Amino acid sequence: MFKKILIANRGEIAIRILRACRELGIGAVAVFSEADRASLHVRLADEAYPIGPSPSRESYLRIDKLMDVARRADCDALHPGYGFLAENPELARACLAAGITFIGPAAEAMEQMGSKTAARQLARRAGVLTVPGVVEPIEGLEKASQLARDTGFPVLLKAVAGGGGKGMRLVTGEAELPAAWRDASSEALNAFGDPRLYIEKYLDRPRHIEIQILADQHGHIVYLGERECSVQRRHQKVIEEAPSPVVDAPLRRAMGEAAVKLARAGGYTNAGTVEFLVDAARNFYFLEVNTRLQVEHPVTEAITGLDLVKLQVRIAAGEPLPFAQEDVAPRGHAIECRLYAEDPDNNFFPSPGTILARRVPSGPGIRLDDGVYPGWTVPTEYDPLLGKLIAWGADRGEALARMRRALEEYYVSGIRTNAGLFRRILADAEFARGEIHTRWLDEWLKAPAAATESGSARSPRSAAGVAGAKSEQAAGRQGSVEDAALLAAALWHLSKNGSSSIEGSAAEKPESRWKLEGRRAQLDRAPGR
Ligand code: MV4
Repeated sequence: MFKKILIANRGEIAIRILRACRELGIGAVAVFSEADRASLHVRLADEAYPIGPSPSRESYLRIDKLMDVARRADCDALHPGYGFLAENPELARACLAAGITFIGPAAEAMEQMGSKTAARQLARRAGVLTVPGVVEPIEGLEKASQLARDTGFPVLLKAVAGGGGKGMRLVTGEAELPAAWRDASSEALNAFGDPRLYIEKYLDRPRHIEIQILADQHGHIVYLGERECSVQRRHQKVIEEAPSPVVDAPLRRAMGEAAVKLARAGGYTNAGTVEFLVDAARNFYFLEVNTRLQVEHPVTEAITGLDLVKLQVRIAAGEPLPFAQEDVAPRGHAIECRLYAEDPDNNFFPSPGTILARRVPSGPGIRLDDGVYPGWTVPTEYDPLLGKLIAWGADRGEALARMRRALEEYYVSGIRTNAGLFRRILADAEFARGEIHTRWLDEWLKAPAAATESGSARSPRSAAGVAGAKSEQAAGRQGSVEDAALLAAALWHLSKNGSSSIEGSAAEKPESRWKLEGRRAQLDRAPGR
C-alpha cells in the first residue's frame, strides 16, 4: 500500500480524498494556490505545499509544480480528484515517468475516451448502442451537410474533443447548418484547441443516466448501479439521485452489462462512469465515458455501502476488487444537492465572500461533504461549489423527506447560496414524481411559481408565469429579512462570548490570530523539512 498520496485538488473533493487516506493509514499531502492558503483542505492535511498564484493555470493546472511537490514530499501516489487535471493524460504520463502511481485509469484509456468519436467507435466494437450518427470527425461543411441529411434532422453538432455541452449546436434544418457549423467549430477550437466536429441524431428531452463502474488490474469489472443526473442547469448537474426513478432491475442489468463490456473493450481500470441518454421508451444510448471520480459519487456510496475513494486507492495499488458483481446489493435511495455560493435570484451569479456563520444539517441519513468554515472567504477564482448535501432513505420518499428536512437545518450567512432553490425544487410535485429530463430544470426556472403551485401545468408566458415572477421577488425579499435577522442573532451571539471574539473573528479582520497560527503551523513549511 502507498505511504503518502499527493492530493492534486482543492475544496470538498480534496477533503474527501484526505478522509480516505486517513482511514487507510496513508499520509495526505495537500497543495494550495495563494487564494487557498487558509482553505480547509490545507488545514486538515498532514503536509501542505504552495504551488503558485491563484489562477488555476498557474497553480492547480501546472503538472510541473505538482510533480515537483510529489517528488520533494516523497509521495508514492497522486489522486487528481475531479476537474482541473483529472482527465488529462499528460498528468498520468508525468506520474508514470516519475515512478508515482496515478490513481485513475492509464493515459491511453483517458485519451481514447477523451475523443468522443473514438469512444463511439469503441462502443460500436463492444456492441453497445450509441446515439445514431457518425463515428468519425467530419472533414468540412460539405460533408456535414450530406451526413446530416443521412442522419435526418434535427441533428446535434458536437465537438470531437467535447463534453459538457461546449461546441454543441442543435440544427433543425439544412438552412441552419452553415452558421451552426462555424459557431460550434470556433467554440470547440476555443475551448479544447480542436475544432473538429461530428454529428448525432438529436434526442428530445432524454434523461441523463450514468453507470458507475470499478475495474481492477486483474480483469475484474463491476457496475455499481446508476445515477439519475437529469436535473441540470446549462449542462451543470444540480441534483443527482440513485437509483433512477425509471430504471428497474432488468434495465439496470442491461445498462450495467453494457458499461462493463465497454470498459473491458477499452482496457479500462479504476473508477469510471459510463453516461447514457435514455429516451421516453427507456431505450438507452451510450453518450461518453468520464475517466474520473465524479462529484456525485456519494449517492452511489450511500446505496451500496462502498467507499469509492478507498477502492480507487486499493485498485491503483494493485489489489484485486474485494467483491464480485453478485455481492453488489444496492439498498434504499439517495439524493444529492450541490450547494453553490451563487444567487438563484440574480441569474445564478457567483456570490463569493466571507462566510460569517454556518449551521450544518445532520441526523439520520444525512451526509454533508463540504470544504468551508465560518471565517473563510470563498475565492472568486474557482468553481463556487461549497459542498454537497446527501440524503439517504429506505425509499425515494424517505430520502426526499430527509433532504427537505436537512435543507431546513442548513444555514449559511455572509454569502448567498442556492439552498433556497433546492427547497423549491424539492417542493415540486413533478420532481417528487420523478418526471424529469435534461431540459426540465431550465424550463422549470422559467416558471417556478407555476410549477410549485400546480405541480405540473406551466406556461412561461401565461399569467401564472407573471405571478410566479412576482412571488419569486417576494420570496427574495423575505429571504433577505430572514438573513438580516439571523445575521444580527449571530453577531449578538459572538459578542456575548467574551471580548476577544468579535474583534478577533475572521469576519472582522482577515488577518486573525488563529489564521496566522494556522499558517505558521502548516502552510509555509518548505517541502522536505
Ligand atoms: C445530446 C442530447 C440530445 N441528443 N445528444 C449535453 C452535454 C453533452 N455531454 C451531451 N449533451 C446532450 N447530448 C443527443 N444526441 C442532449 C444533451 C443534453 C444534455 C445531456 C445530459 C445532461 C443534460 C443535458 C442538457 C441538455 C442537452
